[in-house]
Amino acid sequence: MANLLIYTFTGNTLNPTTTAEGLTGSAQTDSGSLDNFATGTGNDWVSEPTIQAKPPTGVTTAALAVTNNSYWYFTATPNAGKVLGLAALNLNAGRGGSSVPRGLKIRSSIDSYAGDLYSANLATYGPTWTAISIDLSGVSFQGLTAAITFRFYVWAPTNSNTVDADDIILTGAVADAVAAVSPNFLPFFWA
Ligand SMILES: [Ca+2]
Repeated sequence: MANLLIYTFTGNTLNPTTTAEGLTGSAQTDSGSLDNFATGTGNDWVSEPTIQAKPPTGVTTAALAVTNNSYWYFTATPNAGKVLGLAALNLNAGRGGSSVPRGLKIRSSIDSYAGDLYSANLATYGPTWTAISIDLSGVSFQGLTAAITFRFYVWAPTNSNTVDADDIILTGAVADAVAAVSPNFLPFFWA
């Protein structure tokens, strides 16, 4: 498997650090509802800068994060004539400080953001990351010829608390799409 997209936030950019041939990756992007969303330093992570995401006021649980659109997202889009098969989504996540609970829930556009790929209160804060690896080898993540989006929902006790993330890596493979043969052509073969 190859690294399709890597985000390390080096230089404080939210754009991909590395993008494989055959696809494009969006920036890590605020839903528009977060209280603040930016790269930052000062939370004791060795790999700073990292993402620092602040949920809106009152978003203190996973359920409230969903109903209040408290998330950031990124999109992977295969180029024309290409097909994506995904393998995994890996990242480091943690609380920006000691206060709890702060959590992260990850969903995808494959099921219209209905099911959790990951959901937990984060047990660690700087400098100790929680390593997350999501298996995307299932059939619903193969043969993608259209964009797929991943959402990262966050919650925290107050909107001065951040949920931090770094080294977001999407792995898989890019192949050439094979043109489908229409059944209408079969009579020519058999004529
Ligand atoms: Ca980093």
